[in-house]
Amino acid sequence: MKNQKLCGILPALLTPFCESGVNRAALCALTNRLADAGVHGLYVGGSSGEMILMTEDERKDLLEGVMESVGGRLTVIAHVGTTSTAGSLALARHAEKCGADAVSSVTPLYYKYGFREVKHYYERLAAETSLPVIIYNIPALTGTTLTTEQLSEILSIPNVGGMKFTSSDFFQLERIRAAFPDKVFYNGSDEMLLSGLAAGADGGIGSTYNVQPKRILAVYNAYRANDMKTALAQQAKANELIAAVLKFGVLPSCKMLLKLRGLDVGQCREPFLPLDDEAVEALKKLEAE
Ligand code: MN9
Repeated sequence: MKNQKLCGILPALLTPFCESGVNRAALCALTNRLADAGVHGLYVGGSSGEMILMTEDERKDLLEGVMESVGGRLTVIAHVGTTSTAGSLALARHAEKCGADAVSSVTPLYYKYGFREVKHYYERLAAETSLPVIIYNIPALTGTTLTTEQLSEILSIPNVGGMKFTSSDFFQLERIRAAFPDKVFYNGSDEMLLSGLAAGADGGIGSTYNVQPKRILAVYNAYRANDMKTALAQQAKANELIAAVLKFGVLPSCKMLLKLRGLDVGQCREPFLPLDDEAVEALKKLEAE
């Protein structure tokens, strides 16, 4: 049986920073704002959360802050991938202790690992926790492109509950979806949410959901209600914002958009740089949703 609690629209939560680390007050404000907008859950500490720019202690602090402010209102998926298996396992144990609903991880980072190593990594993660493990497949960033057969092999590991699929190979998504009707699949490219849903995704996880949750929910709800005209129109509206943030840098732009809409979550960490004036002026012209 599919885990319904994991389905739906989950912002890939941006991490609010202050001088000393995670800005707990801004984190609470952001999670409240998203909960009020009606999202189903949060994906914490992933690429959009700048996980690669945080220490493991900060990542634990972030998840603890999220659990505290969410207080059971939303599903929480904790991204626990690090550059080492030991580090990922430690974060997975921590996530389970904190009460997260699932853990997730990108494929092992940096070195060009072989499939044997990638599969073993997920076996270790699945054995370490009783929570469902969600594979995060994002070949454009990890450089690891897995075939349909390889992804199916990983999805066959007991305890692997599904996959976040950030790729435009919707043929692959449809084939895997059909082969694993009881697992949960998420579309990962916000600009193609509707295409992912059409290929069988149970929901989506994305960075721009932080700044346009209602618009994204409108795409999802219209699709589920079989109202394709509205779904297409809402996706087209969402894509106006997504095209602008892709032009200036997704994460710095999303943080700036939150600031322009009254919620200061700080800057992205370096090597990201603050946006220049031209970018800020262009973002100001976007319609607030
Ligand atoms: O998978 C996100 N991808 C990255 C999730 O963070 C690399 C997406 O939400 C994109 O940021 C978004 C814009 O291309 O679709």
